[in-house]
Amino acid sequence: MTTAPIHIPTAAGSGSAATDAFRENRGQRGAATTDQQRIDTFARDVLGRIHEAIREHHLTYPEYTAVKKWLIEVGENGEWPLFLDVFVEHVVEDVVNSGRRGSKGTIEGPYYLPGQAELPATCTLPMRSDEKGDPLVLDGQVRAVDGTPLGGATVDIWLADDDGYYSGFAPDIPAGNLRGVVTADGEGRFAIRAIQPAPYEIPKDGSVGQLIAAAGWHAWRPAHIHVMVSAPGYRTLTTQLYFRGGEWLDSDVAQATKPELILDPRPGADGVLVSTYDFVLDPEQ
Ligand code: MBD
Ligand code: FE
Repeated sequence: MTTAPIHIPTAAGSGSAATDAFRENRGQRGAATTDQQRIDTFARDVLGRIHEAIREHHLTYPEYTAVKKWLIEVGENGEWPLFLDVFVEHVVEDVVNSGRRGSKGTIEGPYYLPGQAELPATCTLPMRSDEKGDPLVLDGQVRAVDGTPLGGATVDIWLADDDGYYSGFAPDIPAGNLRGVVTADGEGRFAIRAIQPAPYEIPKDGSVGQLIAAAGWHAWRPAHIHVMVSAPGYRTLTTQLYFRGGEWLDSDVAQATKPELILDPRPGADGVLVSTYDFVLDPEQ
């Protein structure tokens, strides 16, 4: 008798894939400062605030040891991208994008993969023939803050499937599933057919899930669609779109929802849900 292999997504599996993806694609982004003064000031401030919390809450030696053990395990499971993007990135995004006049940005998260299928303005994302989930069309226009349509802008899009899993980070999902790089038409317009994604739950079997459970928090992000919108001469917009009435909208574990980023899907002519969203880009400074 043979037993079919069971392919269950694990925290260590998605974590190590996220760590690999970060090293390959994002590790070199931007230039870290080599300004000794800035490093000194920031590192000293962060450490000082940790010291303060320890004093204020009278951390015990067993607790210090537990924290040390947990930090080691986060690395072993490859969960640093997940931990940082869920609990820290939203503040970096807020600081960096505060001056934008166009569409609101939000966090990129750990599951972006570059180099996906290049698709025309009206398209269907790569998906399985039996892909679960309600069909959904995202259409709209990319414009500059002054209203100029940005023909040929690209909408790099990625979303979780109906089980809340991302291709590239869970077993048994084909590479590139529900991912694509869409080139808008001459007027900046696009119409992308996909599915309604499910909410995302942080894996319970990993270190991040363990912390969340131990603290009595919930581990959910509301259903969302990720996009990275770019056009030459404009600041790339990394954001996410959510769904009106969606579960966890008001308690996103990653604190990455914004009222301006909520879609109001409506039934289209053929009964398929359509959501319209126009992306407005700021010029490069
Ligand atoms: C996600 O799908 C996500 O978008 C973020 C930011 C963190 C964890 C999972
Ligand atoms: Fe996501």
